[in-house]
Order: sequence, then C-alpha cells, then structure tokens
Amino acid sequence: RRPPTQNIGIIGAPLVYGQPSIDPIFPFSQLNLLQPLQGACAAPDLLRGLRLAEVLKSKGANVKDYGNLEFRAVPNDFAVVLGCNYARTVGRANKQIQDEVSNILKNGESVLVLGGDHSVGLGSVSGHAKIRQDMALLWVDAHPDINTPLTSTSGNLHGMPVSFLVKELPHLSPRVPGLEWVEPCISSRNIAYIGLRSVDLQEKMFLRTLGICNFTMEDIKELGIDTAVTNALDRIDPEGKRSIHLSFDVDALDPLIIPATGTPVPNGLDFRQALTIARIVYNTRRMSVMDVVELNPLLSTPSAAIRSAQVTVEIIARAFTGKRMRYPSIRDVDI
Ligand code: EXY
Ligand code: MN
Ligand code: MN
Ligand code: MN
Repeated sequence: RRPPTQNIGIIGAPLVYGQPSIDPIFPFSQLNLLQPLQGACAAPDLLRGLRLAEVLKSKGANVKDYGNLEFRAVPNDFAVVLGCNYARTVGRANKQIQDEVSNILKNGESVLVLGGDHSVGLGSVSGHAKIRQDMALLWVDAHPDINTPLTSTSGNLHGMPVSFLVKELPHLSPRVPGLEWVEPCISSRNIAYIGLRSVDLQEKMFLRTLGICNFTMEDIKELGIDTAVTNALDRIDPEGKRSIHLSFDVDALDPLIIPATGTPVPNGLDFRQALTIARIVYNTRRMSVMDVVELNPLLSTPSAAIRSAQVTVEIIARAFTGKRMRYPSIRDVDI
C-alpha cells in the first residue's frame, strides 16, 4: 500500500518567555545571560537553514512553510504573577499558535511547530484538540512539564504546559491573567511520557495520582525503546484511532548529542532511540502535529549547535516521512 502524500505545514514559534531569562529578584544581575537563554528563538531559522523543508520534500512530502509567528512582549508583563513568569506574553503568543495550528489542520495539512521553548505546547496542543477532540499526546522529554503555578519553584511556564492541558488538574491552579483562555482539553489517560529523568517531587505525585503513563530512562534501559513506545501508544490510544500529537523536547536526547538546549540532563536518549520513537509514531500514520522545542543554538559552540540542529532535522524527517536520511559529516556542510 502506498502511503498517502503527506501535506505538512511548518510554523515557527520563536517564543522564549516560558523559560528562565531575567532573574525576577535581581533583574539586572543577569543581563549578560539574557542573550544566550533567549537563543531558542533562533532555532526555527537554523532548522530552515539546514534545508528542513527540502529534506521533507525529497522524502515525498508536500511542504508549505507559513514562516515565523510574530510575538510581541506584553508591556509591563513582569515576572511572577501567581507563580508564573511572563504569563501574559506567553498566553498571548500561545493564542496565536493555537489559531495557526487549528487553521492549518483545517486545511488538511499536518503541522510542524518549531519552538521556541516548551511553553508553545499550550497553544499547539490546544489548537490540535480544537480540531480533533480525540487526540492522544506523546510527550518526549527529560521533564514532565506538569508543574502547576503553585507547585513550580521556578515560575517558568515551559515547566508547566501539561498541567494547563490535562482535564484532571487545572482546578488545582489559580486562574492566571493571560492564560484564562487555555481550556483543559485532554484526559490524563491519553497522555504518555517518554524519556523522563528530571521530575520534581510534586510532579511525581501528579503522575502517580493521575496514573499517567510514563517511561523513564530507567524503564527504557530495562524494556528497550521499541517496547516502551509501543506500550505507550497502546495505552493512550488503545483502539488505534486517535490523532497523535508528538511533543518533542530535544532535551530528551543526551546532552552529548544535543548540547544546544537550555535545561540539559545527563543520561538521555541516544540518536538511534530518538529515531526509533519517530519511526514508531510515523508507523501509526496518524501523527497530525509535531512540536520540536527547546533547541537553543546559542548555548553551545557553533559547530555543536549545527550538529544538534542536524540531528533534529533527521528526527523530524523520520517522524513525518518514516524515511531515514544522513547528513554529510559536519566538515562538509557549507555554513
Ligand atoms: N521542572 C523544572 C521547572 O519546572 O522549572 C524544570 C523544567 C524544565 C522544562 C524543560 C522544557 O522541558
Ligand atoms: Mn519540555
Ligand atoms: Mn525538557
Ligand atoms: Mn521545579
């Protein structure tokens, strides 16, 4: 059976306000750090520069690049309102992402969302759920990103998106100005995690009490990546009918492979394991949206940043087309 041609819409979502930036208490002490931390907004264009669209086309997909969404910082949106930093800026940007994702899905295209930090999951997942209520979410990440504004110790929204999306949790959260529009849209039964290895205490409690399916790096070592991903998909989509959302945080990979990321955690996935996840998700033929987040080219040497981005392109190509590609060695790449 020939698979139907994939129509893919790419959007850049260069949002950086969901991750650590300015220290809220000593706002001027870290100005020199601000620039590198904000580097995640450079990821979409770096991936495009590495011929992401051309690679997908060469594997048989139709690709339309909708460009980067333009986000504006909400004036006076200072840190830490009800435990969230920059909630109004993050909220407004995510409303734009939600609209764009749902419009592209309505066009009959699959969507690739290029972050930015993982707070873009708020808009991306809720835009997906608007069009396909029967959605299942595979969250590939070192972190579960399920803190609520009350349990987060950092206030960074990239560590919280799942808590706003899960139907069983938001009653534990205050209504945060700027994020009131986010409706819980997915049941904890339809969410699974792959790659966890940095889980806060309260997050652990949420995963346990809600019984959210999760395969930590320990589990993956024991079971193998194939079994872990297959079981995860069986759990969140037992009838094999749901529209799949793959939210892929590049910090799921080991920092030796992807050093260019803001919150690296040792002992992550290797490249082959990441490609296996992408292949198994592709094989469902039901992946409608993929987020690729937290790639930050300013947090490593330029050549390591490019290598990190190349690895990312390969994972994306695998998830959308099932096909493998190989970049030439970094020395041969013209930059
Ligand atoms: N759990 C920590 C927090 O809530 O601040 C760290 C979160 C890092 C989130 C990165 C995107 O995956
Ligand atoms: Mn994440
Ligand atoms: Mn992460
Ligand atoms: Mn924390």
